[in-house]
Amino acid sequence: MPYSTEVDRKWQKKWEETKLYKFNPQNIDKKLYCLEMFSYPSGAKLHLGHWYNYGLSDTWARMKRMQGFEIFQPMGFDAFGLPAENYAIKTGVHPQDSTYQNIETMERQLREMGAMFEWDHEVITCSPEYYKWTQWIFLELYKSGLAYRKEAPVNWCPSCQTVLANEQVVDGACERCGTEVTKKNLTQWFFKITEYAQELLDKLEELDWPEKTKKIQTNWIGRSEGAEIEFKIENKDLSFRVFTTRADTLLGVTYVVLAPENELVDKITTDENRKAVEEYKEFAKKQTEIDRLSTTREKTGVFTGAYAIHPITGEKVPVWIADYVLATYGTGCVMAVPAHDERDFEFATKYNLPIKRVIKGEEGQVDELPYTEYGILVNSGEFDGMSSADARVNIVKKLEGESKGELKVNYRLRDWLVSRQRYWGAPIPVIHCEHCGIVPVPEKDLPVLLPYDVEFSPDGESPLKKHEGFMNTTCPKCGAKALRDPDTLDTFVCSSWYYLRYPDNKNNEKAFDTEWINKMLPVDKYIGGPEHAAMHLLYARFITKALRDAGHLSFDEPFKSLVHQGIILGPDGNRMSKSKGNIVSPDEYIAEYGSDVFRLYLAFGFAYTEGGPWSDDGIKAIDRFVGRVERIVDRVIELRKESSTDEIRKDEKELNYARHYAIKAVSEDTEKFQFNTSVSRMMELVNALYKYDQETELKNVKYMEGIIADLLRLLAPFAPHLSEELWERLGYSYSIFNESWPAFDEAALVKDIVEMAVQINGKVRGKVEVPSTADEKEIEKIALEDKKVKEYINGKEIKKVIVIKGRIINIVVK
Ligand code: ANZ
Ligand code: ZN
Repeated sequence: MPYSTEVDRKWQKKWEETKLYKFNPQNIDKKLYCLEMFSYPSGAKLHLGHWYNYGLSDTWARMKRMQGFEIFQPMGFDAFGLPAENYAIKTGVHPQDSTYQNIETMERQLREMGAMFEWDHEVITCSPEYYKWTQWIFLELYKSGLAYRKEAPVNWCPSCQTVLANEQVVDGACERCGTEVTKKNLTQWFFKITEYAQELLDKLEELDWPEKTKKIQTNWIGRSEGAEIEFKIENKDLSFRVFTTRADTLLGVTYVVLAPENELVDKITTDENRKAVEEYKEFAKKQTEIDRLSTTREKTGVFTGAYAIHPITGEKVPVWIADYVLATYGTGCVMAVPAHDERDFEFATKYNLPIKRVIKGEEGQVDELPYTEYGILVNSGEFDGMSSADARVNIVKKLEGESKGELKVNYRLRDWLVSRQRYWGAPIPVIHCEHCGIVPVPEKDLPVLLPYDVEFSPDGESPLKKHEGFMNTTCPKCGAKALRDPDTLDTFVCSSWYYLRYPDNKNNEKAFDTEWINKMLPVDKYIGGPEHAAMHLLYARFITKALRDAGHLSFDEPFKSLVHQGIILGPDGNRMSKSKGNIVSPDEYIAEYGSDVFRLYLAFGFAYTEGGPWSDDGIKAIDRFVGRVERIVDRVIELRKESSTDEIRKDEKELNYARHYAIKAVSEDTEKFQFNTSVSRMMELVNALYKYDQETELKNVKYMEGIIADLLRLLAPFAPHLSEELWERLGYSYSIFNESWPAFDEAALVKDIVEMAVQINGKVRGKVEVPSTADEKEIEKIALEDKKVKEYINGKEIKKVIVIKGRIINIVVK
């Protein structure tokens, strides 16, 4: 039957019945774990982006299968999270109900794609069989000292009385009611990802990841080499440390700045400054970190009334607070050097603080302040004349001797805040006991089930807190009445380990079998959006390392090789979104053309890693291409009945060249996720087959059929249903996916005869055929003897002949 969605269904059924793609653990030595980032079942439907990601990753994996790899390509759902809960608040549909309903729809659509997904290995993060182990991982981290509690600010809407996620804060205001959002301190759980900062940085080098993504992680981790220097508070037994990358400028310090949130502030503020300080602290609470880091925003701050003692000169320097100093970076305290730092300069100028130059540039060079380069020290006493580099070392050495400072490496990376005051997530598996404090839930009592009947409309507390059945329990240690933790885990915790669960998803005893997982991982190819460059991809790396150190894994990195697909935008060039009404649904195209035409079109229409605006202009052309492939197959079946030759003549050689050229290009390009050029090469091969059919009188039908068989092998990963159908039509045995990928023959790529264009005075005037072994002299001779060329030259004087081998012959005449 001609290609259609019926063909899709026929083969999907057969593949399923014969379990064609089932991973065979016996072939573990050839395993290839191809993983696509699983999807979030919120949109109720698979969108074009999913198709683009999954369909073409499957194409790559299918080629690898035909190249002899044993493919493991699982699929699942990242099913906890805010959107389902917000949807519930709006519509009253319980998050569990909407989530499972969406999963059902999306699963059906994913099956219609005809990808090699291992549905037996599906994971759904909101199912108790899965989150039991998410909770177990939390407890493993707790045991290792990598999960801890501390007070931390959360976004707080004073009107809704609720905690807001960052994405619910729009321009500093509550997304729901528009009230200005403030910060509120809550005791929350953190994962100590900072303990792995250096390894997370070092190991990036070994990864086959896009350079841009490695750069993003490097910046996110933000290693900074500097020094910590101690300042004492005048007349008090108090001190603080600053982190600086410019210890060489220490003698230029004219004031110091504490973050408004710093604990010391209340202790040192004088009575007459207290009111201003309190007001400023309130003001700072409302600023986002992004605002505070902005270089263009006007600097503000207030004097505390206290003074610090300069660690070298013993001079008094005023202590200020300002929101340009962040509480969460370094020590939360800064030594200000207005002569050599932009922000300090701006601040000092505004508040009339002294500016003291201690670094000068090259001799004779006039430079204005602030001078932020390195240079030679001046006004720095014993350090005068030293270079910045030497001074840094010597100043820190001197301080070290007096226990007032030392070299220090800082990371911008913060510990990962994992508690959410939300309902739709994995409950945090700890119990709070009046007598015993924090008691982890014993492993045998996992999972801590998320109750269904919960009032989750937001009122400032975790929804679980109001569920007495959930909250009230007994302490596993002393048996007294105790309370559960009312918070749930960030969904990034769920997605930080799902790739470890897939291969062993039915394990009831453990999260996974260590020995087996050590064989199945790392993931060989991970494909997903570039928006995950920092969080998800960093969290997953961290969890892998933490589980390794707890003895559960033996590899260091989860994802050896990573590819980001590009983004398909709406026809208007904007990101597809419901509100813009520019969403393109794959379903209609699939119903009209079949899933293979759609997949081929996605392959052909975009550079995979770049994406671009959607347009369906080319889809008809792809549909015609599919028709051409079908017809050439039908044609060769018909030709089998006609007389034929066994000879390999010029025409067969030409066709063979097209075959090997296509095999080489498709193999190389598909390997690199360059699907668009791969499709072009297959189109060229189809053209060559038509040319042969039309121009060669007595055909070598066997030879032609062999080439068609290779074409179908190349096409199979791109159009799996169609290729399987045509393979069957040719009478070959099931399945084309058990065929091996065609190999190319370099020798066939050396043409005996090559065609070269002839230019006369810059205009192409003809073509000549020359033996591929001919040298320049011979080529020149052939060109000049060509009948057409001769006509053009027409007896004129030949001034020059330039031969560019394999391409062109330039003749200049006068
Ligand atoms: C004195 C100084 C003089 C500085 C100078 C720079 C130039 P990176 O590279 O990002 O690590 N700093 C330290 N802690 C800070 C905080 N919590 N909030 C805001 N700024 C902070 O930057 C380190 C530099 O940023 C430090 O070096 C400190 O200013 C400032 F001519 O110390 B510097
Ligand atoms: Zn107890």
